[in-house]
Amino acid sequence: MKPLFLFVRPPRPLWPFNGPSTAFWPPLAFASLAAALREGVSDLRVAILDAPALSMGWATLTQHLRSLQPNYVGIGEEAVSCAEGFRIARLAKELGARVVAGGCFFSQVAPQALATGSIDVVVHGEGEQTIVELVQALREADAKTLRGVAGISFLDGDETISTGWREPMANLDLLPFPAYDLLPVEKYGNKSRNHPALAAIELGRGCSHGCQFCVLWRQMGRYVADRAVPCLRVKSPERLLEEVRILMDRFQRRYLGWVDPCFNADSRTAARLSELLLRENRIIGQSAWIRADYVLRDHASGALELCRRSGLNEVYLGIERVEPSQLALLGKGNLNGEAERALTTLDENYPEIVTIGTFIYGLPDDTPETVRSLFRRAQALPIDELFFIPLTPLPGTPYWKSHMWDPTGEAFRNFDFLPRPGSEEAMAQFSSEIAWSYLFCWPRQRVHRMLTGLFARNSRRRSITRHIVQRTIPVMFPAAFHRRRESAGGMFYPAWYEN
Ligand code: B12
Ligand code: SF4
Repeated sequence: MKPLFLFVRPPRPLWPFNGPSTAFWPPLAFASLAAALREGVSDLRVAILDAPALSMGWATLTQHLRSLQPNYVGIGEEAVSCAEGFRIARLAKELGARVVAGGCFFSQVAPQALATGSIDVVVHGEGEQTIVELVQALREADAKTLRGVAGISFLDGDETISTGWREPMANLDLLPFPAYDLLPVEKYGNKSRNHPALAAIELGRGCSHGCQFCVLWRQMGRYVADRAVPCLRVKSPERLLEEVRILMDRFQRRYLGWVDPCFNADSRTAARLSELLLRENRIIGQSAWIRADYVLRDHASGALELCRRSGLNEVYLGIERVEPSQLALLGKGNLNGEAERALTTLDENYPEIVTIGTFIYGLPDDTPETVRSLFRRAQALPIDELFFIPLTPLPGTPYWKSHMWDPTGEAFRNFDFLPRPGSEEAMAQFSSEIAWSYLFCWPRQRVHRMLTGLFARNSRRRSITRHIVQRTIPVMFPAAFHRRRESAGGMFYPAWYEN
């Protein structure tokens, strides 16, 4: 029988703000890598096991793995769930598989991850070309051949060998269509009201900016003498139209979650795609992460209006801070009130687009007063929902320090973007300030926002507001009172986790 390459997303705790039906999006990385392997390596079977989408716990997953006996297992975790990544890696190794890890976490901690002994090769950055060459090289089982594969790290005896970062693909249209057929497609967003029949899709990769705290532009960046440089690439509108057609017609997808770090970085592609969609009368709900300054640009050019007409109805803006000095510290740009102007523009001209803003607290010179002030000033912005995220020292960013490494992965439970009552003193204090403010600070604009959301005529907006309120209160209570949470940080274990 042909050897089997199995991508596995193991069971994990859930982020409390997501309902069970939208906590898990189709793992697009695996679908894309699997498609590349199918196209590039002929005598190989490729499969994806997305345990959370199937509500499959560890006991069943272990049985599956034993019966499938994969030759290669691919994993790619966020920091917060790397403990699960190591657990599945150990299991795979026990069964004799070679374990390949990739994604924005493992890429940045390759020597440490390899030293755990449960991972054979780490792939840095974009994975499609690398995985094809890697599997061919692994078949030869010779370190010399592995040294010829760009974009990986592995152990040769006790020595960590790194072949550096591969040049990102210039033409994303060359990527095969993601292997959606290997996923339990009908499970994604199947009970969701706000993101029904959800698909994950990329307009492009990378970002035009290089914010300090962000790992996304680094993961899809170009490396010049080991320094990352932002590298934005987009697919052609025609290629994207074809992807949407396949998702809608072949896989009956009814909502598109754009996974791009910055969907509106390119000024033309999304608008041109929207024109093509509108020409075919394909109007489909869409969500995207966007930048404030580009909102202003795209409003002026008419591009945003086209996106709205083709179905864009939910946008996430990383506003981060309100004071220019803090924005400058984060390397975010938008120093001239762009965020406020973008939100006003969205509020006045695109009322059906739900706006969700994220803010960062816990910067090196923050104090309890600056954090409280951030909360209050953020409430004055014309925005539908707000999330306050503690500055998280993601590996790859300057905030990460090597002493933070924990080979069990448990220390990374705190990398959950939630208030951190059990963390070091200053951050616990800031988290408590945010939580107190959330529970007890009700300026006029906030009361107005809450009432407008809860009683909105637009049922989607109403439902989003209600869900977020219901899910936020249980997170804020322990943080307000400095109560340490269970071992999964603020995430919670689903009932099926160990089953
Ligand atoms: C969709 C998404 C979600 C969804 C769905 C999550 C899910 N588990 O299903 C939602 C909104 C629910 C969510 C929640 C969370 N997310 Co999230 N999410 C994303 C997002 C936007 C897209 C991921 C994606 O599909 N990318 C597209 C693929 C093609 O790119 P890629 O993953 O980089 O993969 C390529 C390479 O990295 C590499 N590669 C990746 N994996 C592997 C594996 C192997 C074997 C190989 C060889 C290569 C490889 O090859 C791929 C193709 O080139 C990313 C940001 C981003 N744009 O990537 C954040 C991101 C992954 N999330 C992040 C975080 C922190 C979270 C949360 C903890 C908090 C939050 N809400 O933001 C929760 C955790 C949820 C959970 N329990 O798992 C962080 C992780 C940072 C880190 N280093 O740990 C990211 C990077 C965003 C960020 N702000 O930095 N998330
Ligand atoms: S604009 Fe967004 S995606 Fe781009 S580097 Fe900054 S935080 Fe990251």
